[in-house]
Amino acid sequence: MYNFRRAIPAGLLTLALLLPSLAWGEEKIDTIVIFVAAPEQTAPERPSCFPDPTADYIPLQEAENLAEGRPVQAGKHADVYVASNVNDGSTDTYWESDGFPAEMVIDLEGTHSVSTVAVCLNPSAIWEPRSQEIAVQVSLDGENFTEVAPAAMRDFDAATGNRIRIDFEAAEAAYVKVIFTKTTASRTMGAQAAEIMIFE
Ligand SMILES: [Ca+2]
Repeated sequence: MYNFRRAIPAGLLTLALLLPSLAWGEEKIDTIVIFVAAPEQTAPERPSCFPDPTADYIPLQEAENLAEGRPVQAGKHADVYVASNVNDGSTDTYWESDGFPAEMVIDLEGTHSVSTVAVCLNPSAIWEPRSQEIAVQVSLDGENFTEVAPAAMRDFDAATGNRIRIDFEAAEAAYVKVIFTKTTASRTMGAQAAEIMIFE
């Protein structure tokens, strides 16, 4: 039978003999500390070795967004997603209509020549890709509207910034009406727009 009582002291003795040799075999390595100056930055920055995700975004004009902060008028909204979210300058907030059709009228507070309407969702990829059917009309008096872009399915995809732009022949407008008639999104029963932007 195996004698554990003898084996254990023998094992301890072997370990005791080995420990000094292990300690003697260790190589002393000096600790090296390199101080690197922190870059001067006040906001998160993307290292140049990472691709810029906005490079593939649908480009928008650098010009003034004529819609931002203007009075808006729309039908019933869903939950807390009020109409004024549509032009508060942030894609973190959005307007959602309570069903279709949904009309959003933006008062430009004066007559402007307009040729582009952009509709943006939050650019985050958690927003499912979808198509929304959208048309654009313009008016000088807020009552009589003329169509400048017919209803068409417009594709929203996070890869291109979750935004679309509708370009049309320049028209004089004091009011712009954006009409939503359909969506392919599965998690909403209405139109969604984080920002509607209008450019000359
Ligand atoms: Ca917004």
